[in-house]
Amino acid sequence: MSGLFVTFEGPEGAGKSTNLKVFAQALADAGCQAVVTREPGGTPVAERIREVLLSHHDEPMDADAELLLMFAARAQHLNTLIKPALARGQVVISDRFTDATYAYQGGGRGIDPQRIAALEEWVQGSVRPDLVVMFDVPVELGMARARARSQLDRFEQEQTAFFEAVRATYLQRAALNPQRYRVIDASGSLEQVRQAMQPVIDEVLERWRA
Ligand code: T5A
Repeated sequence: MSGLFVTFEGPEGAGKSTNLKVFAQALADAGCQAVVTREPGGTPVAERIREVLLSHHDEPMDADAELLLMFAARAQHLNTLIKPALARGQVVISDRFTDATYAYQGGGRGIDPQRIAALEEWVQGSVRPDLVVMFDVPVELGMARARARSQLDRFEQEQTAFFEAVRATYLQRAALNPQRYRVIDASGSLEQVRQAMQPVIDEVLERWRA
């Protein structure tokens, strides 16, 4: 695959979606038209699975069912949209990918990471993000932003301990693999975060041109 696969990750309300627009626009201004997508979702079928995952239900969703639905959506997204775009040599930026599964289903729900790794291997084969941009924010600040923005979805209604585990898992993964992860402090103003993203924007452009 000749393209570049970049993912945006972080706990709730870290500002991924907001900053992704700025990031993609900066790439476009430099002549690099990235494919911007998200998980769960990104294609019509995967977006239907997203609706099931994010909405509230009368019965609690089983943790294994949740995990498998994440990977069902991912299989559709990867094979229909991400791989073809990478094969065309494009930069693909996904708002969340498998790191979110390790953080939410692994850290948050307590599923054994080896089971997640087995699904990762099955669904993705050798495909992994080239670069993971992690927006880090204290849980309370992120949740305050999410609450101020809109009604809370099924995940956003979890308790603080769940989100602390999500954040800790992200930070552990980033610390274990510093070549692949770029951690951005997302607790400041949008302008401060914009400035912190600039070296990553430069890096993506450099790697895309190489
Ligand atoms: N999930 C996903 C799993 O459990 N497993 C998986 O494998 C995957 C792929 C997706 C949910 O699915 C879960 C994780 C999620 O809970 P989603 O709606 O896509 O649902 O949720 P998020 O990805 O968390 O999106 P959010 O919109 O909640 O968070 P963002 O994108 O980080 O935040 P954003 O940009 O929308 O910003 C939130 C608000 O804060 C403001 C923004 O203007 C906005 O109002 N804001 C700031 N305000 C001040 N200063 C800043 N620096 C700000 N940055 C943002």
